[in-house]
Amino acid sequence: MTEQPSPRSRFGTRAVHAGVTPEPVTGAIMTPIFQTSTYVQPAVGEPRGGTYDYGRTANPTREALEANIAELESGTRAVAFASGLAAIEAIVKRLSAGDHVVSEQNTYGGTARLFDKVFARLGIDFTYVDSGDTEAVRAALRPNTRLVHVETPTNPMMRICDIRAVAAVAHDAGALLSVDNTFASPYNQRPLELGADLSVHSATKYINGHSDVIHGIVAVRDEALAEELLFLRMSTGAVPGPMDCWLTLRGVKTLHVRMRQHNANGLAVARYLEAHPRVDRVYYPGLPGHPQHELAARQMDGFTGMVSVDVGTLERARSLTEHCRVFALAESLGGVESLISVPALMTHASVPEERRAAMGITPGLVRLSVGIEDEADLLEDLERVLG
Ligand code: P1T
Repeated sequence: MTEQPSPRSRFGTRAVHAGVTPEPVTGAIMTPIFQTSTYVQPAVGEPRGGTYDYGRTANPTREALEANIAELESGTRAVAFASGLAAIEAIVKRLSAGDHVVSEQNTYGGTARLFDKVFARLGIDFTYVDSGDTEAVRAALRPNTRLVHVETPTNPMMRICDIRAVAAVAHDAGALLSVDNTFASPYNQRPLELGADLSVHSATKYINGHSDVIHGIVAVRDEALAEELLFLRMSTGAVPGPMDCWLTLRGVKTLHVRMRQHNANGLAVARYLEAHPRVDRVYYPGLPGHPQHELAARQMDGFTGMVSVDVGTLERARSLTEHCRVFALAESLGGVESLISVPALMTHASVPEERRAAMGITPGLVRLSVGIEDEADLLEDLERVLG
């Protein structure tokens, strides 16, 4: 029998192999979908493996996915949830009434809605800042601040937070730092390596990469934090199904290959749009003109396929998004197919108008999730509509 090599040091090899071992009965190379709600126990209160008593608590397909993502994020553990929002919810549910959170102002609209409309009602206070300004984060901290939550790049303005600096500021105040790493993906950015305590994903996006599941995951280094998240998931019930875990595990095996193409196409589209006279502004951290380009280049290995542009008016935004043929008009991002959307009317419609305006989410802002199609087809699609 040949020894299995364990070449786990490089990202692509880890994406393919981490967490995955041949199934012991047949040697099936693919992790089975353990589509079961419960497990037969050999004796009362003695579940197999010490943990396999019930599907909400333990599932081997889910565990394989979690082990994979933990390695890709340079963590020790990862905990999967039924959606990205369920993952963020669990992070905030560690807190109690009277606690305070400093949050990036330009998060996904659903994250802001969760904080303002659900957690604020339960007695948790939020202060919103531009976390690209480390001093603004420091100034917002209070003695009862227990969490700093940032998104980088932000959705949809592509602002960058200095993870290392903000982690130090949060830790000085006794707070943890969670980073929503959805837009970057672990291929491009690993917040735990930069000092963050939690790296959270809407795995619905780049990690799964095929627009066929709703899924969330949190990676951590600290065992006690992982146990807390597992406890919260078990107690509150936001578990992903085994089939969804299997689809995400299948998707993540090509993360490195997909991200190279997303990064290349994203840059090509950003450059094309930057030079176009009908486009007022381009927001893409890979362009030297992005105000935080140097910071992005320092903490990211690539700049993703997410590009936002301001075309001036809602009318022009509608015309662009409704007439593309390769880019599909839809919410979400990070799948192999290109999508295009108008955040003010779609993903960020639940954010109050003044707050949207303050962040630059104008009615003329268009967000592109550049897929992995051929670059020439993507540019031709935009050229045909923009003229
Ligand atoms: O949709 P869900 O898996 O629950 O993830 C929520 C979420 C969390 N964090 C970020 C940065 C996100 O972008 C999202 C979801 N975003 C979209 C659906 C969107 O089109 O922006």
